[in-house]
Amino acid sequence: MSAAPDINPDRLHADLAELATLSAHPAPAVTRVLFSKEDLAAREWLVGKAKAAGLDVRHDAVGNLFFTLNGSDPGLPAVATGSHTDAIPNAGAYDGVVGVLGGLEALRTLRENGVTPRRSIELIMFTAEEPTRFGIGCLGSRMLAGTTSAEEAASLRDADGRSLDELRPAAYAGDLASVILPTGFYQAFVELHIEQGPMLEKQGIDIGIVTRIAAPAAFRLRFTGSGGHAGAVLMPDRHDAFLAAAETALAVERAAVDSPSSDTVGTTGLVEVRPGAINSIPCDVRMEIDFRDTDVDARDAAIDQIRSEADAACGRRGVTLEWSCINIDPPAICDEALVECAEKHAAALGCGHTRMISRAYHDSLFMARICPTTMLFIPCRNGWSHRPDEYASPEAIAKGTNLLTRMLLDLAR
Ligand code: HGY
Ligand code: MN
Ligand code: MN
Repeated sequence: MSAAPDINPDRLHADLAELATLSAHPAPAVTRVLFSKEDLAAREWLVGKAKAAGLDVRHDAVGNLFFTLNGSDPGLPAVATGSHTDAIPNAGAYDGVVGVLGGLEALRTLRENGVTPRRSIELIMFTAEEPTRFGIGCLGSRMLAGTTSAEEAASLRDADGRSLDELRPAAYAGDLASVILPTGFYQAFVELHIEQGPMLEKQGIDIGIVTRIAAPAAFRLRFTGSGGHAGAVLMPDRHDAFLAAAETALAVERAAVDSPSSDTVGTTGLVEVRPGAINSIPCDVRMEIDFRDTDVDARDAAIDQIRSEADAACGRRGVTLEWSCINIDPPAICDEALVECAEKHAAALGCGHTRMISRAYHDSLFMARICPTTMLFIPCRNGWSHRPDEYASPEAIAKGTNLLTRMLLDLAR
């Protein structure tokens, strides 16, 4: 089997640097929220790059973008790769982007070297991997997998009450029910991504091959108290919504720390306190909880614990609680044959590699529901991610992209 040609690391590095400038916040931060002007500029930039590389370009009604290197037998299910270019506020330049631009560089390299695979190879840029706009992550891949229906997607609203239909560009107009992919549409899916954890760098390993993706869950809570004047209402007479929320946030931490599973993580990342005045007792507090584990039973037992502690805190304080589930997903098990394929090519490239789990979720979590899937992780500095100093070296990115290129070509034979 002839090896795939090596990618052009300088060109890839230049693309990463260029895309990082399309941000709502100044460098080194990257902020690119779904359908913001920065996100639309990034989409346009990417389509231009893909067209210049001679790839076919299409999109679906939720804004997933597809870039295709046509195979000699286009009737066969294609092999796919991809990730996301949206970024939460004040994030970094590598989360998701390494997988999209690495995939672009892989297809561009194959095409300019005259390599025509038997199966087509598709690069997917998934819409809204981050939950920032609509509160739910992986909206584009959820819809491709049929996990989120067209009706559920149409009912989503952002913080300003705007719907998907109001926000998506006119060019994406179309029936959201057309997004779901038929079974067997793809032969395999491989996602290149930074680890977003410290293990690979600490152990000096080039490549992590993902065997399992942790099961994410997210909840929206609303605490309602009676509010009142900060000076006039004595302590025994208060029903302070923020303190009930604060006890619940501590219960989230306690449930994760006390869990029998070391992979249980819980985060209260969003709290809005109303009326938000120094001399007014909080009467309306909205909070969002992110809770994950590779062990679903441990996760769900911990969530039950949090719920009962939140109810108890509200009972003690005379505060009411509205608890709604944003998402609660099973973990993804990656495909053993794909994992072995990655190990084979990593070894052939002389890359140190190890099997590992992903604690972050990714579009692969949902692609694994519709085709054999695995992920390739590369080290990132100190494991930092979702922060402006997120960083992966050009050497690490090149190794991951060369491995991806070889895997895709092998799978597309
Ligand atoms: O939150 C996550 O795991 C992903 O980075 N959106
Ligand atoms: Mn992310
Ligand atoms: Mn990501």
